[in-house]
Amino acid sequence: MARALLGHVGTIQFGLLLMATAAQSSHEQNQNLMANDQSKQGMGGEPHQVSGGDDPRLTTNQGLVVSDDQNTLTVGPRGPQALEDFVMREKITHFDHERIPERVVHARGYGAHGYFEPYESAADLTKAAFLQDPKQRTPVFVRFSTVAGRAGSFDTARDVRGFAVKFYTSEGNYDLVGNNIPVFFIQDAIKFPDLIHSVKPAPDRDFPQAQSAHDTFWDFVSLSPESTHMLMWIMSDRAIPRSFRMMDGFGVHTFRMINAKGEAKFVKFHWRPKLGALSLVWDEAVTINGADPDFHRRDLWNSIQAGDFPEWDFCVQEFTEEEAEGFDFDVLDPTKIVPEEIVPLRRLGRMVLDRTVDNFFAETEQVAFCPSHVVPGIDFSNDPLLQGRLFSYLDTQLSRLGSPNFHQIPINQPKCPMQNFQRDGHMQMDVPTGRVANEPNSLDEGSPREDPERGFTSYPAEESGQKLRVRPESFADHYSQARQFYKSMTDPEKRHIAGGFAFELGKCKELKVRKRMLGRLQLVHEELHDAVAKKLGMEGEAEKLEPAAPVLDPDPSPALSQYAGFEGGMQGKKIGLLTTTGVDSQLYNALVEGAKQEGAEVALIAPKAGPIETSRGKELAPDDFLAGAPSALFDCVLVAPSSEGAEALMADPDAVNWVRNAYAHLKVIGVTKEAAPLLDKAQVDPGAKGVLTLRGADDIGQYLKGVAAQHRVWEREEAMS
Ligand code: HDD
Repeated sequence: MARALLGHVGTIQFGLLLMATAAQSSHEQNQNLMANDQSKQGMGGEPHQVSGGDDPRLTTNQGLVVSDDQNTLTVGPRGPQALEDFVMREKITHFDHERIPERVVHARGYGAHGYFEPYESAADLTKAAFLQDPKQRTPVFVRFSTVAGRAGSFDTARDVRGFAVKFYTSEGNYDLVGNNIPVFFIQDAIKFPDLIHSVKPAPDRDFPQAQSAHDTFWDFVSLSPESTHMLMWIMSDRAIPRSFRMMDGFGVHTFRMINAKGEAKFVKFHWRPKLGALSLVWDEAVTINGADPDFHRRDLWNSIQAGDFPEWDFCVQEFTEEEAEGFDFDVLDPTKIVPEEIVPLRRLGRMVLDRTVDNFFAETEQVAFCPSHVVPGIDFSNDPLLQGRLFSYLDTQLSRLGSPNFHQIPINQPKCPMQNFQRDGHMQMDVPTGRVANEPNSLDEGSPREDPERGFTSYPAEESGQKLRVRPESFADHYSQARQFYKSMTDPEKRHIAGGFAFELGKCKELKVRKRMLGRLQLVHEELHDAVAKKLGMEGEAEKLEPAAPVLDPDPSPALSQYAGFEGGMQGKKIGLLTTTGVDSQLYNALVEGAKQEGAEVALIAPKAGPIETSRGKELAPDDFLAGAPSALFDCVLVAPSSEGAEALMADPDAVNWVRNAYAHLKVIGVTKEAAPLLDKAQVDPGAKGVLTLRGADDIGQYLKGVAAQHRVWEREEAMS
């Protein structure tokens, strides 16, 4: 009895203490909410209040104040639990239903808010209101994603990246749901479930996760010659971007833009990142998947939080239907690009991402993009893949978000007037008033009416023909643009493509599939086929395949290469500084200052997690510690310990690997003279390209110049291969 009583008293005291803590935290939450509200010009509708204004008390979902949130209701302190404990049941029931089905594709993603502003009026091209006035900013929400992996998979998988933008325009929401690759695997949406089933984990064994390197995927794509062009892109560096901030985006399909006179042009949409389109090298990507599976989302979050806002140019390629007829490919075929040498880009405006989300689930997970969300001045083409997508996205939101009222979730709400007679359904949040819910009506003069002048009208394209299930003959050339892509690459990019194919096909155990795929590569380019066949040890084993249409030999398109036109620069780069207590404070300051001026960032890596001191006794808190931060996480590295620190690093295998891997990953490496022996231990030639020995702070400028000169030291790779 005495024991039970003691326990009971203890519980009460503990309960009070925690109530105070809960009160405190819910008060802070309250204040945060109010602060957020002010910054929330962007959010549609009022964010739901998760607290009671100035009243900090914890309540149930019905507003009943909770007296004890730590203990369930029991019969006696050590007795059975009472079924009547509605506080506990409500809490657990809600928790049990916290998860919703993840997206069937693009499940892993990360979003941010921002704005779009035109450079000048595009009235000649489109009447879309958000493209008329350079002074008018339109709020946007962007979600980047991988395609194949589950929501809990890793960021640097070899995969296409989704690049979906929701413009909250004054005429309704416009969703541009694109990718970071301008072509797609298939030409007709009816093949999408097969494509996705082939790339997802095999249904019997449920692996591999977030990978295309397996039999079912390569079996499917090798049997679908239309995938060949896309395969070139996805085996290239494009599929392992360095950062979301350093990715191109593409609308993929040909769309239409229509101006106020009703004149239409075909367009292709492009996003061009201010930082350039840069990628990781494959082994870096593999290491990062283990060291920091959140590499891309962390990078986006950190850069926005630091005020270093990611930015893209929004561009179009515009051409008439007549011009399109003169191209030697069909612009309705989503496996084709329009080379920029034929139709150059026109810059329409810029997009800046300047606000991270307040709540991942409420915003990033619940955002619902649909290519069918268009505004007056933008319309579709007959691309059969696009037409299928126009059905699929609305449909998927119904199962994912569970209700046709998903447009009422704050992140999906338009920021312009929205009114119609659609009613009821699961989770209806609005309270429509009045007795009339039909149109036309004469009972409520104030109810919404159509507007033939300002309302959306479809472009009146002339259509006729028989109902058929056929693929147009003009879609039959699957190799010419794949060949053009390969020919347009720099040597390192070509090597990476061959490496990508060899890696993936090496994981594909079915010999007949490998042979079939080698046959396809032979039709793309002999050199590529030979390089892949050699790596696989399968020279002379390609299946002989006949192309369905003659393969052309287009000139290279330099715009397709990421590195041919790369002008260098430090912006957005991350320098890993491996150092110890006693670091030369002058050198440290010069590095931090120099990097800042160039828009780069320094991450301080110390042997242990605790603080270190500079030569002048200033305490520095490391961003990470050696064993937890492999050099793969940085664009370039500098090793600058004190003399004693250098000796300790020499004896530390993590430090030796840090340098060795930085070399293998083609990074510019700087070492101070104290750290120079570490190069030897890591078997790095101090005279190799991109390896600099610094005499002191004065050499920092030269080091940064070396880093800025090129994204990675490609020559080193050539020497190593
Ligand atoms: Fe899709 C999601 C992009 C073809 C069906 N798709 C989804 C997302 C992006 C794309 C970026 C994630 C949006 C987000 O962040 O919420 N999809 C593309 C592109 C395609 C494409 C660029 C080809 C040009 N997709 C495609 C086809 C179909 C779908 C052909 C079906 C016929 N896609 C979907 C989907 C998803 C989706 C099942 C899953 C989650 C969602 O829609 O909201 O409906």
